Amino acid sequence: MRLIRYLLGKIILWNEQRTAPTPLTRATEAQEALNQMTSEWLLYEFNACPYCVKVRQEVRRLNLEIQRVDAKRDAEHKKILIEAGGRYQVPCLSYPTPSGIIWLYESDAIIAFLRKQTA
Ligand SMILES: N[C@@H](CCC(=O)N[C@@H](CS)C(=O)NCC(=O)O)C(=O)O
Repeated sequence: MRLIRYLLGKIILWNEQRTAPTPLTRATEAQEALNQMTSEWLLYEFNACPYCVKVRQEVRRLNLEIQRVDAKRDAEHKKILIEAGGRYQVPCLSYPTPSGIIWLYESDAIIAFLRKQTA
């Protein structure tokens, strides 16, 4: 079972590399403004989770700089995700707002949010 999971993980990561989209290009000022906006965003993920791959591909396509956190191997961030986010599920995007940190779960919701922010 562990071997199957290991091989499946390798295939998922190989396919992620194979299908990596070309990043959008924008004017330097626009890119810098986006980089500033995302500077405190964190993407909680597992390395070989297909839902996380889906979000990572969109992050690449939109050419966003978002820090990634391995919520499986990084025990401290795993604890933060569970306690502050409310559940142990990835992907989850956390980002600060004036009224506090938002914990956005669900890959489709995260992708929709990223597209809206960059539209
Ligand atoms: N509907 C969710 C599904 C996310 C999901 O199932 N994530 C799995 C990893 S692939 C998870 O967080 N599992 C928690 C665990 O393994 O404890 C989405 O689209 O984001």
